[in-house]
Amino acid sequence: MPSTVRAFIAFGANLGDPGAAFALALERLATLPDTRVLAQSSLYRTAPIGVDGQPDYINAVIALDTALGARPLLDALLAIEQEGGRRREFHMAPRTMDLDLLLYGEQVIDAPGLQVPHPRMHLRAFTLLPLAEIAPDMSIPGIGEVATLLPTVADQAIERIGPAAPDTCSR
Ligand code: PH2
Ligand code: MG
Ligand code: MG
Repeated sequence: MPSTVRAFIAFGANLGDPGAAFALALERLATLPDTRVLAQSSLYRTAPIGVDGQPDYINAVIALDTALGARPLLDALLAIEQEGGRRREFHMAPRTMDLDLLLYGEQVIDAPGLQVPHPRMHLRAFTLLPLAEIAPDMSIPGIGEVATLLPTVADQAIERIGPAAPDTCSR
């Protein structure tokens, strides 16, 4: 495999069958060119953040090594969302599958439609907790260590619903 970058993807769904959507996402990520899925977190049930009156979300984080550039990887995520039935009805609409690029190596990218680190990931228990599960030593470039950030989101409702991740990955 050509030289690779470690990327972290956030999975979220609060419509349809989130478990099936997660399985589909994992399968599709694993078959991307020059890409290897390293770890998946447990699934977490989380209260919706930033929107009222929606069903709880199921969230998780997936780690992969990939030779894809950040933009091709993002395009692949959007294509997988489409296959997962994603419709963009309105901003923050409930969704069958949301795949967000959280981290792309240590790179900081601010391009149209493509910002890494994800600009809100450090504010959300639903990204930080699953990320800490599979990569406890992780830092967010320009922000700080995930372990240090966790207490700052301790007030957000999140419940691990399993299964336990089989493995972790450290950089
Ligand atoms: N995603 C959002 C907005 N709010 N809340 C939770 N709990 N989980 C999410 O994945 C989520 C959210 C926009 O993508
Ligand atoms: Mg999102
Ligand atoms: Mg998204």
